[in-house]
Amino acid sequence: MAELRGALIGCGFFAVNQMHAWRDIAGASIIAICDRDPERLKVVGDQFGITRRYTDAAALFAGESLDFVDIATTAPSHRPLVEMAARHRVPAICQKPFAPTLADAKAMVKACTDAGVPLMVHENFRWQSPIQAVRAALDSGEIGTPFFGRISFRSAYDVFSGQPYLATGKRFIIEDLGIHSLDIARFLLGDVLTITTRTARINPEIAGEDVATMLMDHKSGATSVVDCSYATKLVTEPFPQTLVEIDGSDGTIRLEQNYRLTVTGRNGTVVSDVSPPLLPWASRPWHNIQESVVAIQKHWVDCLANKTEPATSGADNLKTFALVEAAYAGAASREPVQLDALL
Ligand code: NAD
Ligand code: 89V
Repeated sequence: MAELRGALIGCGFFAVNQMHAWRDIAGASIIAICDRDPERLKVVGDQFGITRRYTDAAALFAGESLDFVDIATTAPSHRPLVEMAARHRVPAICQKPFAPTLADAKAMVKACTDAGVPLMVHENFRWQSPIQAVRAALDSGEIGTPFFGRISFRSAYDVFSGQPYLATGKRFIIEDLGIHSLDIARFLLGDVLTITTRTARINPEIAGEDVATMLMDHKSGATSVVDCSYATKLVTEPFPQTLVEIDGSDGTIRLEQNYRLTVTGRNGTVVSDVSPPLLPWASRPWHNIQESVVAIQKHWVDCLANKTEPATSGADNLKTFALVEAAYAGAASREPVQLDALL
């Protein structure tokens, strides 16, 4: 198959990882880039040797023949850009959070479905190799049927220096980080019936909540706790590791700090190191996330080649995004929220 011709829209903080990953992936390359900020366009264009540069997405779509577009802007621009891609019949990857509201996200899925173009949300945390190792342990049957899970992300890492917008929004940790943890909970334990949420803001210098604790009933009958915090000072800073506990009818899985995976099950206990590889362009502690960017982008290329639906398609991600909306609604009302009513 001929190499897929892609364009990147949004050349900011995180897009650099996506550009590195595209260079590592056979079968696709980025032939044009777009950012409304000429400085970012120059930085990324020069770094990756891309000469076809646009400050306006409409001009990009008009000027290029594209097999896909990779949208790495922040959420307010996601809906217009995805709808523009749909109008041009160009398959689209859209960064998380999918959209500012669930109504926008649903409209984006509809626009792409109506146009017959694939849409994937760049929900990469489930593609981290330690999380994939947990999924493989579950699939092995070693711990039997899961009845409890805890997906935990607790840190005091300064995310605001790299992503200053995170300090200014009324919504913070659930929308930006919890969204990944909620998606991991769905990936490991399945879809959700109800969610109960408590939030707090510990850091007085930011506008949104930096602590969230969520209790979920899964359709499978399992219960999970998803907890995240950027106000947790620990002796060893774990950023950006997600820790996982799963209890099953025949055993347990524990993914602990430093990527230590312990599976206790039908055949005894196996402890393994599931550290992600440090890719040549990656840097600690981000290498875990950076590796997952390669994995999800490879998956996209495979899906386009095989005409299969991405694991985190727009339609799938509505169920993760609905959990975000439900968490905020439940934090405000202090009542459990039913998911089916939102979808
Ligand atoms: P950023 O502000 O550094 O970069 C966004 C870029 O998009 C900016 O350069 C801006 O000029 C450009 N832009 C915005 N609207 C545009 C438009 N309409 N047309 C062209 N360019 C436009 O933001 P960031 O930190 O790189 O985050 C981008 C997205 O990536 C966010 O949605 C964020 O949540 C997400 N993100 C994901 C991960 C992950 O692991 N999946 C990690 C960090 C950030
Ligand atoms: O993954 C993310 O979306 C990032 C970070 C890990 C810093 O929260 O915004």
